[in-house]
Amino acid sequence: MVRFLHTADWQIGMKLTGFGAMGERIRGERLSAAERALQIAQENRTDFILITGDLFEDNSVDRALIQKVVDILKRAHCPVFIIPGNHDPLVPGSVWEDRSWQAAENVVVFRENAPYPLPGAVLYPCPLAEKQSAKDPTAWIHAEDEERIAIGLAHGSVEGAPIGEWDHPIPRDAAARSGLDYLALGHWHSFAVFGAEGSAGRMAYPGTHEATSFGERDSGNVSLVEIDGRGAAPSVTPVRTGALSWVTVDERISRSDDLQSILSRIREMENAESTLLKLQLSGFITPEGRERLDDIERVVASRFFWGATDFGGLAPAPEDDSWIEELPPGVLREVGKRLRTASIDSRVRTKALLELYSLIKEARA
Ligand SMILES: [Mn+2]
Repeated sequence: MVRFLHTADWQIGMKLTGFGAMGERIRGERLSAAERALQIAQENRTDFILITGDLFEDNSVDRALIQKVVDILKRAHCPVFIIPGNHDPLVPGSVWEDRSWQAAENVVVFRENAPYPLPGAVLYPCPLAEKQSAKDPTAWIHAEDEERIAIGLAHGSVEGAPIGEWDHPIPRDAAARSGLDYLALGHWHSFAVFGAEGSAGRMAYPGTHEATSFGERDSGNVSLVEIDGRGAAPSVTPVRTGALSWVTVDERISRSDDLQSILSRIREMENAESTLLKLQLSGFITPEGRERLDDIERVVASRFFWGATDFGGLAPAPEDDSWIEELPPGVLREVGKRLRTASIDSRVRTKALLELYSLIKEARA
């Protein structure tokens, strides 16, 4: 029996432009999640840890960051096996040439396609040496006649998986075809298990250990894997390591009650202090709704780890622009009327009308 922790895509050093000062905190969370991963391995007394690619965002990350990662991995209670991925491939000057690795005696960075025997198991590592390739990185593996548990390590896109960065293709039956009990994958940021039709799931992505963007499903985990013996179906269990949640709320407004319910929803959302919230609203809004928008804006800005609103898709409710008629006769009412009928981009018109409305409100206050 072997029990190990499988993780990938730590993307240490990722840029996170657009998050301002929060970028540094988000980067820091990736290191904290790495420490939690090692703690989970220790609590579960794993035999080893597999890191299947993209440990680093790229080969030009700050050298001090490499040292930090080495320091974390050095503290693991067991051996750590790493393959370079497409973000950190084995090229001259790569992160893997840094001297700090020499001090990590429990860490093995694979540099070639060659079986690596362990007590009770054999690893088949597929390190990447280029950013992009149309070749299947697992094609060299022939473990059909192996008597010990056979485990592959590869980084690439499983055929049919909805991965944005499509390269290093891996057939859906790669594990079964090459005689592997388990093929530990990296590249996709969501947890997923694949199997050849009608057989056990022998290929899996653990997903990134800490979410990297909005729209990722099931990220923020590591996988605990147990294999009883050669040929046995692996048991793959995701364990939470991520601290941050990336949440998108995308709602269409049709009644003024809708804004109130969104306001209540974001006021009551759990774990706001560790949530990055992107709130997008579209539909129609009445002038009174504008005040609700201000309330929503305030809650998003104050309650959440990070928050952004996009109200660009809101248009004034066509049935209610009575406020324009109530403006004092003269330039303001004229501007309101002209905006209402102007043949300009509807988003620009909405924004201008709402601005006009709040200017008047402000002046009256
Ligand atoms: Mn990748």
